[in-house]
Amino acid sequence: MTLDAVVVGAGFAGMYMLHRLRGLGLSARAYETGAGVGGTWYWNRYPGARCDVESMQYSYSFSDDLQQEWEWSERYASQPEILLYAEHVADRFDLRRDIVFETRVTRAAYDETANLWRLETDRGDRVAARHLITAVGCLSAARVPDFPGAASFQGPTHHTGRWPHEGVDFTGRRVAVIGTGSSGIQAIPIIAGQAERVTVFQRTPNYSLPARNRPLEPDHQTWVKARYAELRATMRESAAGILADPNPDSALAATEAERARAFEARWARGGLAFVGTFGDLAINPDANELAAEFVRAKIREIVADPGVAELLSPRNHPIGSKRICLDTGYYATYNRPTVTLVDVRRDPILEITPTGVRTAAAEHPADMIVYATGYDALTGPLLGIDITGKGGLSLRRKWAAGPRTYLGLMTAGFPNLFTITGPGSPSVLSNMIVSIEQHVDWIAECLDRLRARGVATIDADPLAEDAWTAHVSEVAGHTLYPRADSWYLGANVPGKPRVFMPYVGGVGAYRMKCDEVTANGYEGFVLSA
Ligand code: NA7
Repeated sequence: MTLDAVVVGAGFAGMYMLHRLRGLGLSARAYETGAGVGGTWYWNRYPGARCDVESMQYSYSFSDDLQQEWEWSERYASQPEILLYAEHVADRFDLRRDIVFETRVTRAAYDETANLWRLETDRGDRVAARHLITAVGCLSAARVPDFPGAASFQGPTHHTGRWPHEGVDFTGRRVAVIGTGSSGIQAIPIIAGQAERVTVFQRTPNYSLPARNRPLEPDHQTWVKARYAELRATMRESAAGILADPNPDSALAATEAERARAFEARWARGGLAFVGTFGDLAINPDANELAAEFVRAKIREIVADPGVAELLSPRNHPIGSKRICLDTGYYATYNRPTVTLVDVRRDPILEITPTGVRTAAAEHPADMIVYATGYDALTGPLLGIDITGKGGLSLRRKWAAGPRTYLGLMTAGFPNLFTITGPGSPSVLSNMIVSIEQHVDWIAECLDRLRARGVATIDADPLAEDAWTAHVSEVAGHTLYPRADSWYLGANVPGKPRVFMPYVGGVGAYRMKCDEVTANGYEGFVLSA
């Protein structure tokens, strides 16, 4: 069977792509590893999982009926509510009939003679498609570090991104939590509220801002819905795809009192708007340090034990250079007598034993281990599929020194393969749904136009790809991002090439660039009949 397009993944990207492909009258099918839709929100069922973009902004804009009828209950939606929304979208647009669940695409090979992608799945399906569109997510390849003795542990172990559907009861348990990124920071306060003891193993302290989550006021919801068109347009043209009300002024130009007032106001407001307090926080180390120190002072205020407060205070990376976290009661959790923080930089994990975690200084008994240890970000999910392009070129080989793409949309030598929110696009530095919709719309328009022009194949021009890849890295170099060992750079995965993967130029500027490419007849792409 030959389809016009196969979509890999049925999260927010895959679902919308499928919807648009159908709208173009193309035959399409999506393959999804999970048993249901939702992607990230299908897998991340850990306690406290919640989006860090406000619910009324972290939602589709493509259907006004959808955005008018759906009611969010909280300022920041919880994982169960986002999953319900994803399921509602799947039903409303009747998407499931073209999604094959519990099936992973394992191989995709480009057949040059037939100009087709030939796919294989872990269930033995074989299918051919003219276009292959990956919607595999950026943070979907969960990673458990290779600790010696891990397999010997007698109790249950759970990665936050592969959480059991039936939930986990922590009552009376001694729980070891490894990792203090967003997932750990959201889960730890809830686990600590139930468990007998919690030992947190921290490698790098993170900057976390109060979410100040609350029920969504009906008036606010009505206000937003009445202005959705205008607000969505502002989001699309913004830097991060959110309504953050950024202040362009320099932190260094303000007086100490003005700065304190500005930081306090945004801290009190809660959420990611804090990073927009001043215009130079992401680029000027001195300005950044002022914001960083403000957060450290807050940590000292909240955490009773000064030694623990110091351990929780990030010192070695600028604020915002690793993904900023939003929390509800994270720092205060360390005031509980049942919660212990272990600094694994000073006291490294040597091994997992049958009954706990052994560091250089002590044995920490545990009945359960929670791995909040993150992902092989951006490239991991793509390279998890054995993809070969023209001349049998393997994507793993092509990207051995880091991903190379044109606009994060295509990679040269892999014709008719589109990567939604691929490396080289704003993706994880933005509201993912804004970036997803932009890519899906761009791809849909591209397929439609090429069909009308009788173009059978589109591929990235290697020169355009070289220039874009260099540009992505150059723009990142003007910011403080590369100063942290983050997953943006692949630094969390041993052996992964250190390359800054997402595009920091902002979703507004990036969208303009993509639209310009379209207007100029797909400049930088090679088209053939
Ligand atoms: P993150 O942000 O990658 O966090 C993973 C955490 O696990 C982080 O604190 C890591 O420390 C820690 N980690 C990873 N490997 C180890 C080892 N070997 N030893 C000790 N600690 C380790 O993933 P999350 O799931 O929290 O968040 C992912 C994104 O999802 C988030 O940014 C939001 O966008 C939503 P490190 O900082 O690498 O020193």
